[in-house]
Amino acid sequence: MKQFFYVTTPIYYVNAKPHLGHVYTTVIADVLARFHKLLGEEVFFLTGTDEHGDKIMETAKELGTTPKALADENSQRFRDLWPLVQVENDRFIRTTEPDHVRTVQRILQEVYDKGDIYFGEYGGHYCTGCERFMTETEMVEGSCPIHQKPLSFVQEQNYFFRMEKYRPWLVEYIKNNPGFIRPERYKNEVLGMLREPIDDLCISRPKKRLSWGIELPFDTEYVCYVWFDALINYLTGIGYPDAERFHKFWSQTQHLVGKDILKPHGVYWPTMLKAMGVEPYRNLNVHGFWNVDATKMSKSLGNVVDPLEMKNKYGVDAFRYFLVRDMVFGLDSNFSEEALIERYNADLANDLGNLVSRSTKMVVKYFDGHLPAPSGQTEDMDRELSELAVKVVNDFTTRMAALELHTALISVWTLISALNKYIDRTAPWELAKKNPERLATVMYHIMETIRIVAVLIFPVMPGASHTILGLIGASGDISHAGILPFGKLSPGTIVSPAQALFPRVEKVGESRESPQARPAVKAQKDQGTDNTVDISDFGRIEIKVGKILSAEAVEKSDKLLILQVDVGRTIQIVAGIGKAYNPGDLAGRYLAVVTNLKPTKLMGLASEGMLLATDTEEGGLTLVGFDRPPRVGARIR
Ligand code: ME8
Repeated sequence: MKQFFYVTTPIYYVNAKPHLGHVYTTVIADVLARFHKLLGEEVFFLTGTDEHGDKIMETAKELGTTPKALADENSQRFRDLWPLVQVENDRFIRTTEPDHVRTVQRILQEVYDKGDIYFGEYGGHYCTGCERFMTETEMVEGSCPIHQKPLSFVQEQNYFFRMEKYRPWLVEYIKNNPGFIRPERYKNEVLGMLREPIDDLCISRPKKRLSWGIELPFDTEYVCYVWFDALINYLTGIGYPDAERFHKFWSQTQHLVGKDILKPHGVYWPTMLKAMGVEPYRNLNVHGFWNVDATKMSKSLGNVVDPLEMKNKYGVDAFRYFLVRDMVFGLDSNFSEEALIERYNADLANDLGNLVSRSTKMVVKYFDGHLPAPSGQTEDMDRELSELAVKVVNDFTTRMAALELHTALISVWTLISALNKYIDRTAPWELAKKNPERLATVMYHIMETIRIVAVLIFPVMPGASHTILGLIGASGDISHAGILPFGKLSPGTIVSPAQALFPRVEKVGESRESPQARPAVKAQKDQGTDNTVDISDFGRIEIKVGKILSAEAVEKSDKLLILQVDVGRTIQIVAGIGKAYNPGDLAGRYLAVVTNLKPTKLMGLASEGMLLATDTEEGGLTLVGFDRPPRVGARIR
């Protein structure tokens, strides 16, 4: 039977541009979406932006703009960011979209008609940062514990949702459904909040104070409170109440949130759903915070980590790997570029990168690039390796499903180190001299284990996964069901030599100029008198059709542009074409790209390919192009 998986991120406020924290949650959602697709499930992945409320209104005022203009600008920033970090969401929702406004108004009217919304007066301490009232017990010396700012006292007539009425039901529900809120510590935190009576939830704002919101269908003097509006996005996103998608996916909802918004998701949302007569979501998955130098990231401290800078410097795969590997889901973690570099060098450059590079080169050297069939000559250590691979596949699967993402990766790395040891112990370079039959078995075991590793890393590092599978001739449809049994690679498959997949990084801020900074055409000038090459030499260079997804200028360089290019997978190219082309004009253009160059770094930025360009009559530069639209990713011969 078909399984369904619906994963959501918080919808982010549009008062500022995206930062590392937003990228973390969204990358985790993407990792889960990819993992469940690998399992063969039908997946729907929703993210978006939260655009109403005091916070947006106030920021717009400070910036001398309108809330709508601010929302348009920042919402677009989030939308543009996701493809750059290989996030493939199915819908990007904005709370200002008409279908969402309709859904919110419909729900408000239903809950009102049912008698669960009433008119009253309330006074309380409001935090604009959290967009909610703080209880006396939550406040710390008159301030919000999260935003550390004094709270303002607000007293006014408003509409209220009878949240307290559903408290006993919610306590029972949480107790009877282990894992409803996970990890455990957050379940306990919510149960703690529910121990005493909770106030009813104030769900309106008078228009005379705040007009930037969705109008209440039963009182045009009021707009809807931003959290009541925002939470409903999870229903709008899949077409509540009538769409088939809603009926397929809702019971399989996995919400991902940071610990800062536990109360709205753990208390407001399930009680709202109960009042609406909709079954609760399946799981609320709560993660901790990335801190910088052990303190909270904040604009005023100037320590906000720019995710694009990290992605540009180290490549999207490595960045995603670090985010998943270096946080225990549920706990806080400390972000530092040094830690990222250390992790990169140890796990990616040394363990994985070297493994793939030395192994593929051996197949090329000893078997002319053709994967050998295992001979009858097997030893215990071959069996041990294949048994470990099977165990790791199972272990990885269980851990991913339980959201133990970092241990899932640790498990894959036990296989990688076991394989590195296997190579050292079997010493193929010695076998090549004396025992070709045994060498065939050993090489087959090595490549087969690499195939399994490459499939397992797909959810976290889709780019590297595709590259490795391509090198070993195993890039058909990848699926979880297709991983095992051990021994799926077909002997005779062509294996290509890998260049360094993850070139070592020396230290923070290091940059190496490389010949690839120059456009290809300049590098090719004057090679000497005899510049003939063998046809097979030419065949080793992989030139493909690429389509530019985005282009940005590199800071402090008038020449370099950083391009994201679709060549069948997304690669990043740093190219010296900034004098000839405006970054704004490049998206959508087709290119000829050399795609199997050793990755390098230019001004500290990872570059994974080289585009082909030539001189113009006027002495400028022009990109090599096509006279009709080519197929993206096609090989140029
Ligand atoms: O709260 N570490 O939006 P928001 C890890 N609009 N994750 C972090 C983080 C950090 N330092 N900082 C932020 C809102 N996040 C509401 C949500 S949902 C119906 C409405 C992530 O822009 C984390 O997921 O303040 C956190 O919960 C979210 O960003 C808050 O985003």
